[in-house]
Amino acid sequence: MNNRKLILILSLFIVSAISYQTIGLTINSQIGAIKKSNIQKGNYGIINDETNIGHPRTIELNKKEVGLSEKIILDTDIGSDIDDAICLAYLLAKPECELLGITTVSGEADKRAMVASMICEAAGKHIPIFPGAEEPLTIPQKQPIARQAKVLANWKHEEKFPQGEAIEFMRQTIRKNPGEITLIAIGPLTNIALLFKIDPEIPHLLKSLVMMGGVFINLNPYPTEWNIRCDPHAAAIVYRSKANMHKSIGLDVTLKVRMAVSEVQKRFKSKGLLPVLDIINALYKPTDIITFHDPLAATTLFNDGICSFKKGKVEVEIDGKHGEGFTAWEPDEMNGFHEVAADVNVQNFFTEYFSVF
Ligand SMILES: [Ca+2]
Repeated sequence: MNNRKLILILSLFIVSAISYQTIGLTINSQIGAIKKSNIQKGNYGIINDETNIGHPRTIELNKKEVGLSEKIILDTDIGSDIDDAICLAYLLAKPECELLGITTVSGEADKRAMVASMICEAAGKHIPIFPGAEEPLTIPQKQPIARQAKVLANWKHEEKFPQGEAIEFMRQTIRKNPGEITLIAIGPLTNIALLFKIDPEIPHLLKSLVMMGGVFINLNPYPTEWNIRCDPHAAAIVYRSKANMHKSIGLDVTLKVRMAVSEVQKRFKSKGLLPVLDIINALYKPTDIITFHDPLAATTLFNDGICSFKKGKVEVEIDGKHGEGFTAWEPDEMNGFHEVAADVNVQNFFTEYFSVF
């Protein structure tokens, strides 16, 4: 090979190498541009790359990362025990809670709606409120009176509510947001049972059903619980419906989150808690103890460090063999479709509760 041929071959090699590198740089910069545009436009998670644009899983991951809000409907017997009001004040103050509506259940459902309205007004929020079923499905009423209505005159609240629309409000809201709504049920289950019977697809259109009710693992000292006893037939319907992600926070766990009224009086200073404190001052003695049953159920939705859960199957006995409203629990970690709270970290609960005020 003479020198001229050698120079020609070397020249061709150098030109090819430069071209290849240029093309490579172009491809890399295009991929970079795609990645950058995904982050700017879609913002569908840190794991952006050109293979998963708009994939539902990516969107779901992003929701968890940035802590987007939970769409919630609250069904409550607010007006009897104080824990419903304590729970509602927490949900109204929790930034990640998008409270779409409140339905009331049990006797004097309208007065219960007014009590709920009073708490919403104090929190500066306008939430649709619907009085629901006043009577249990078949048994006589156990809580006919909304005793907390005693303080209504002290506080601004709505007095007129849509009548007979509670079930339809829940039904339409859940249908408009399939797979997105969490129903928090903290009273007797009459409204929820009616909803599930009127539209049997609803249990499967929920994101989850979280309820305070039942006794599951430790039957001492109370083998049954008030919400189930107030309407055991409704509870039986709800547990048989196999709702998506059905979690129960039972009395055997909620009994552990207690605070003396004297301590509550010191700690309920936030504006959103003042009407709740007014109810407590009107109806409780400083030496009484308040159990935070309902707020415990609500906080588990936003903080995984509060309750541990076990999977299994719950069946509500309606023949009263083991006591009226007995919730028979059978553990089944593999195939169970009900989750029940097994224990609670009390400190974590109170830290979460007071963190929003
Ligand atoms: Ca309640």
